[in-house]
Amino acid sequence: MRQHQKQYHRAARLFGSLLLVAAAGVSAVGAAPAHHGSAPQATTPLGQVVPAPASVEAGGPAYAITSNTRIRVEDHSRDARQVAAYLAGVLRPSTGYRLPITDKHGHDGIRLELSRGAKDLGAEGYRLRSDRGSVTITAHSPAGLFHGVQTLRQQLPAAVEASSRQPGPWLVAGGTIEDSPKYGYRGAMLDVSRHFFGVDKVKRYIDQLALYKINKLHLHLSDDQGWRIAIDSWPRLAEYGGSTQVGGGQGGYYTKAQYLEIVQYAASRYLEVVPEIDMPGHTNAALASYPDLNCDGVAPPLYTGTSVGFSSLCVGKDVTYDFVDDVVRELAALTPGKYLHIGGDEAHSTSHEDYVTFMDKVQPIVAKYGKTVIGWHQLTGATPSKGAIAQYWGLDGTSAAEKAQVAAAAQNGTGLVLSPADRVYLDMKYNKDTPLGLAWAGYVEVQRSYDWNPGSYIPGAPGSSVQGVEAPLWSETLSTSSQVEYMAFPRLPGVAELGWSPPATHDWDTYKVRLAAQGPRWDALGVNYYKSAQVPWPAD
Ligand code: TNX
Repeated sequence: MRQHQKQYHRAARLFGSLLLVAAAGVSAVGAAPAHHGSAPQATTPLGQVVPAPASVEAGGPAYAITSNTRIRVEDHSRDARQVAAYLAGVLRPSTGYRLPITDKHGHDGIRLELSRGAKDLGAEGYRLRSDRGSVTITAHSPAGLFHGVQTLRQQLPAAVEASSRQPGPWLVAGGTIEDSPKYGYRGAMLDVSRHFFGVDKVKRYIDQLALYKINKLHLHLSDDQGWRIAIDSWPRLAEYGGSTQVGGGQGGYYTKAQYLEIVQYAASRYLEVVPEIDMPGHTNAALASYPDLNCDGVAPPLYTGTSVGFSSLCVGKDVTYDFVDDVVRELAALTPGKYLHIGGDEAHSTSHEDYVTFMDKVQPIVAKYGKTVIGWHQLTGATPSKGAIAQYWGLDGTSAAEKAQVAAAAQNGTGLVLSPADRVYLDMKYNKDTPLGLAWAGYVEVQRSYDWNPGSYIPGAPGSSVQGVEAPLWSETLSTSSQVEYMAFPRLPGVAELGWSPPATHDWDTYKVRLAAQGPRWDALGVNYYKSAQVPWPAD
């Protein structure tokens, strides 16, 4: 907060001196010149975006996107051109402008600049400079350009998100933002097992995640109620194990081609897919598909309820590890990302000894196929392999002993991704009247999901062990995009901000104002959301 205020003060001083040399048409920060005879419109003050940028120097004239604006990509990077095409795709329907993409050099327009020299911006950072003549987004990597484009979107009026032509004007406040993330892991999880979500619904969610600079999409691909990814060497997993879901609906699964389509779409939005096969518990769908996987050789029926903790792979059978090897091999081959999540939560039907044995055998299989293990934090009760990551999903009230076990693993080099259930489980109800979701971790209002510090959340865990945050969305009660959105928004952007923004910017009172400004964007995008009374939404 303090650092941020300083920046705004600096900006205010800078602006003061600019006023002295103000030429006609120079607009105040937060106010734009009258345009085409319309009433003066407020520009979004520079940096009033979610997640909060690391540094903002507001001041100087605004940039106006007009029918003459070009998008310039001045090198021949295919990736940069794709980001330009994405930006044009966002801007064209609402502005109605052509916005041609060109590789011709020029000082005007929207300029996307990949710069080898801009190492200081890191793997995902960007600089956005806006003045009367141009908006220039500079980055060291295409991911940084993409994140800069998300910031640019939010600097424009909410109507820019509409799918039909809107009046404008399309002004970007003047000044400079320099921005890079606090954490490299900023995730969201979608449970496609309890209810199946087809490719289009997943793409829709990916687009929403990208708005907030989320860079990991964790797909919970298997559970008691459904197996959702085709595995050639064990075809009944998907064909039979994927044939139903909670409540007994028809379920579904991704063919390999469909999974790849999701992976590629995510990559085009700079998200990495983290696939999860939950083991040794949460495996009824697999156990139902293959009798051999059961210790007694008898397949249980498919399951469409919502209990947890009743299923386990047979730890003592060799075939179990043939199965794991085949599944991990095929899934790893489809997954360009670094991680493979092996679950490991709520293995209540597996003895502790068996659990440790199982994890000792399975983690090397993941390594053999070139992936880094992620597991739910119960993995710290076994022996996490070198480089593994534990995903913490406890509560504020989780026992000190359980937190200490996680902290000890972190001291020994296990990385942490934080998903405390009573903070960032997006399936928790907001309050007693929320029609969807669960409440086992309590009610989670918007402020509660934002007001905590990932860096110091687990006592005794070194700050450097924290790789980031993730917002899981379990789908026992959710089956449509509209329901997913109602639970994710407006909490998800807060988790994104915890993952991206420097802790010095953390402040609920200023955050809730930035968050409120997202409401009209969601309206324009057709994104459903919960109109929490904690957030000062603009009047309709
Ligand atoms: C706990 S979180 C689970 C899931 C449920 C979720 C519901 C975790 C690792 N396990 O199996 O879907 O609660 O909120």
